Amino acid sequence: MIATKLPINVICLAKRNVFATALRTVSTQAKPTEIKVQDQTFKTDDWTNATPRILELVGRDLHKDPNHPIGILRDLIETRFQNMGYTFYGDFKPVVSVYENFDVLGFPADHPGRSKSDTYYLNKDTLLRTHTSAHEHECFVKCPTEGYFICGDVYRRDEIDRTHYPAFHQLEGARTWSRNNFENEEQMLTKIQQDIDAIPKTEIVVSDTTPPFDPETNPKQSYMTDKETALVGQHLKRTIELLVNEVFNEAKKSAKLAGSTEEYLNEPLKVRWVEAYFPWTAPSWEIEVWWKGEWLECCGCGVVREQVLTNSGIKDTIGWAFGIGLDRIAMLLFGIPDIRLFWTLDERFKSQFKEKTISTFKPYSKYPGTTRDISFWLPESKEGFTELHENDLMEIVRETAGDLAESVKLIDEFTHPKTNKKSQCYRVNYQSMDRSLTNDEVNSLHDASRSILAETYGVHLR
Ligand code: FA5
Ligand code: MG
Repeated sequence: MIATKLPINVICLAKRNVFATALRTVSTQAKPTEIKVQDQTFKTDDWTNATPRILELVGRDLHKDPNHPIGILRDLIETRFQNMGYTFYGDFKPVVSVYENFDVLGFPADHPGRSKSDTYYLNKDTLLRTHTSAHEHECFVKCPTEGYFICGDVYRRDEIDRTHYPAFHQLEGARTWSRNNFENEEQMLTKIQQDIDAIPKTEIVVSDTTPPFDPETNPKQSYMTDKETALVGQHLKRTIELLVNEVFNEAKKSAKLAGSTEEYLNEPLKVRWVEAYFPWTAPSWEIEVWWKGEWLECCGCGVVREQVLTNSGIKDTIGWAFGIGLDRIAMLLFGIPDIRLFWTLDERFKSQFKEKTISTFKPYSKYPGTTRDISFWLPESKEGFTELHENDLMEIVRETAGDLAESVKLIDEFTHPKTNKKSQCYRVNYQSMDRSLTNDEVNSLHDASRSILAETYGVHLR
């Protein structure tokens, strides 16, 4: 029932017609005892929160479609890194274990990423990967080359707007050097320096005030020397700069071809490094790209922690890893205004893109949006109800309205000074990318979301 093969828009239509049934399915109907994803069956339990609509996206494999913007971007990056010692993986299934996604990477037990409000669980042991780092362990075990790339779809319960979607794509990279291949440290350091020198130079303007490591804010690991840490960090940063340079120069070329004469197109690309934290890397950074007047976060990275490598049976080895988000970059590269478009089945979208070609998206239609508010008092006593998290509300709207929900925003929140009761108001913008919506249709979707919210979370609608 849940792992149906119907395209998303067919399900939306079906839902609209059997509105009452849909309402029950989403909210109060007993959970099925098992769910099927990509021919695998999983027993459900208290942790199960992956919804039918999310499971519909699993297996679309946009990163494997050579004529889809996500696949074109992946190919652009992988082509740049051919013959540089990397193995390319793109077939790992998105259903992974809690061990692979969190435990093996050293996520603490109370890390917010593990919570049901952030992550889609099939059951307490199994989830939809939240990042491609879930496959680092397996790749460190089996990869025949010193480096690898992994591309895949990842899933996060998140807000709804033009740049956030519950499914997006990441490209992971990693590279190691084994101490066993060298007679002494000096020889190894010389080799890493040669590998750094061999990375093609870019014209990027890099601002980097982050030191190779900082005992206070970005410590190194004790199993690595200062020099090892510094050189591995340099190799990592130069590699990511090469990647970013390739992608954004292509973006500029395509913008010029499309007739843009904006000034930034003639300026060299500016990036900056900032310190970051990831449980399985130390030190860690993020790179941000200056794009149309804003710093855009696009990639997290760091020097891999020893425990991840030893967990994979690799000893006496040092290395780095990074994970870059593809969707927001593809939006810039192809001029795509809304992240939902990547998932549309409309031929007017898909037919615009061709293998190995960066082109600028031509909007085929603009249908007006229409907003509806949901205002309510939160229950005074939480007894019998689950506490409402912002992402839960997003999920209810997503499950009833699907991709017709363009954005959901908390627009007002206050606590009554006398009764201490808390009120919230969310605004939903309903907008189809493919057709006009009728008032009746929007009202019935909106009423469905309101009812589910009241039934499930005990809020008092206003
Ligand atoms: C990670 O996911 C780490 N796995 C990256 C990493 C890999 C660090 C290896 C160290 C070593 P983060 O959650 O910051 O990190 O996500 C990485 C990138 O994914 C972000 O920079 C951003 O470009 C993209 N991203 C994150 N959330 C979303 C979202 N909701 N929609 C679209 N892109 C997103
Ligand atoms: Mg980040």
